[in-house]
Amino acid sequence: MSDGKQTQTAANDRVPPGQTVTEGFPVLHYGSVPYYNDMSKWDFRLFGLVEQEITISHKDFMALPRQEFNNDIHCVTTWSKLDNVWEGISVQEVMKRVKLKPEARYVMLHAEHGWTTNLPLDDFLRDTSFFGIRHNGQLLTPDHGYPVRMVVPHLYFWKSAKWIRGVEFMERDKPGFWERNGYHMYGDPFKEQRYDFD
Ligand SMILES: Nc1nc2c(c(=O)[nH]1)N[C@H]1C(S)=C(S)[C@@H](COP(=O)(O)O)O[C@H]1N2
Ligand SMILES: [Mo]
Repeated sequence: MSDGKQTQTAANDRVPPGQTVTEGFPVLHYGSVPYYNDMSKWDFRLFGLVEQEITISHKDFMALPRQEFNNDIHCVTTWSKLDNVWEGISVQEVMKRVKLKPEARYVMLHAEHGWTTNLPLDDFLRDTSFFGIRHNGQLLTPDHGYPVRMVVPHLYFWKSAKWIRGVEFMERDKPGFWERNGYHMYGDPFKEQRYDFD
C-alpha cells in the first residue's frame, strides 16, 4: 500500500491550479482596517428583494447559534491555506429572519467603507458558506475582519467580505469592488476564474 502517496495525491486535489500552499495567513484588502469602539453602532442589514428588510444588532447577531466549519481557502494572488477551523453562523440561520422575494437571484455583500462583492444567491446559500467570527481558535483579528466576515470557501477569497455589514438581494448580477476592477464575476479557483477575461 502506498498510503503516503495517496495522502499526497489527496492534498494535491485540494489545491487549485496555479496556487501554492502557505502556512501563514496573509492579510489583503483595499483601504483601511475599520476601528470599532462602540459596538452599539454596528448593525447587520438584510435588504433588497426580501418581503421585509431587517437590521440585526451586534448583540443579537453574536447571540445566534454558532457552528464549526472546516475548509480550505484560495486567494486569487495564488496562496491557498488548508485546514482552517472556523466558528461562525450559518447563512441558513441568518436567512431564517427574512423571506426572499422569488425574483432574488444574486447577492451583493456590503462591508465597511462601502466595499462590496457580488455572487449568485445559490453560492451564498450553500451550506459551506457562513459568517465567520473565530478562526483557528482565536477571535478574528481586526485585519482579518473583526467582528464578522463572510466566508465562501468554494470561490476565490476576495468574495469573503471582511467587516461585513449587510447582504443585498438582487434580481440581476452586478459587479462589486474588485469585479469592477477586472476580477471575475464568479471566481471559481478550480477553473482559474481570476480575471474577467479568464
Ligand atoms: N471588506 C473587505 N473585504 C475583503 C477585501 C477588502 O478589500 N475589503 N479583500 C478581499 C481579498 S482580495 C482577500 S484575498 C481576502 C483576504 O482576507 P485575509 O486578509 O483575511 O487573508 O479578503 C477579501 N475581503
Ligand atoms: Mo485577494
